[in-house]
Amino acid sequence: MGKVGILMGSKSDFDVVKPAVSVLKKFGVEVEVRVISAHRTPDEAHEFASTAKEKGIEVIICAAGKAAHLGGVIAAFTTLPVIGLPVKTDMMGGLDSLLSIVQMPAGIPVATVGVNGGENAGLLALQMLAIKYPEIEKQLVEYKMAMKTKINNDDVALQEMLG
Ligand code: RP5
Repeated sequence: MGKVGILMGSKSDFDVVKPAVSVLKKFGVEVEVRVISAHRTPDEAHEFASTAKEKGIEVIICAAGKAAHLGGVIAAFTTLPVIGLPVKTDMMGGLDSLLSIVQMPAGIPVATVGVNGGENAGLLALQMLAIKYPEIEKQLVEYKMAMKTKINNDDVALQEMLG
């Protein structure tokens, strides 16, 4: 039920990627997770992007930090939706990664989540897949309902605490 490709520019990005992998697996979606770099392994980046669709991949998440052009390069070679996941950096706190991913020139969009927003990247991929898979749509409705219940319960507890 759905397949998502998850790329990261370096193995050091994996901690940020993990929540995306977890939420996708929790919803029963198949994931292919790879370390592929736009600048260190450009041939592999090209190969992955240009064959992803025929391998059944429907959405691609690209995590990268610093001059983070992985998402843009992958998006250049495919019509699949690409979600960019900016990784926090020591030098600029991830603003460098965020801007290099989100500021794509016209023609090659990369849907971008917040810095270290692994879970949101996974959820956004799920929302794209939900257009096609009713079972994912159903699980997303339940997920939102659980979130709403938790906030409502927190509010009740807070009101009680404040008297
Ligand atoms: C980027 O450079 C990677 O996405 C990573 O976030 C950053 C640092 O990579 P390493 O030097 O840790 O391999 O390509």
